[in-house]
Amino acid sequence: MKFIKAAIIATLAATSVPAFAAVRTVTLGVDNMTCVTCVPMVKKSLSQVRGVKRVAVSVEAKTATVAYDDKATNVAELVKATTNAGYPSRLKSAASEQRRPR
Ligand SMILES: [Cu+2]
Repeated sequence: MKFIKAAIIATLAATSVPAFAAVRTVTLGVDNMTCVTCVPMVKKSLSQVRGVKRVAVSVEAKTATVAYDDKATNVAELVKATTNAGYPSRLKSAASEQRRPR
């Protein structure tokens, strides 16, 4: 019985998600940003995505840098959010990854 118990615990440990979330920072290339009033529009669309922590938008670089919890959302969702707001985007670079201490 001891062996079976150990096997169950091992299975649970292997299938459960990690006890910490990773915050990822990505830069999206954003289309259709032509003036400064586009910035809050893009920023708002990204901020409304669940799990998004920070958004920085540059109209000059035509980019949006987004920090998000990778357990709550993903790049596809971010791209969808700006695209739905009228600003199609794509992943430009994945800058860094930070893990919160347990
Ligand atoms: Cu504009």
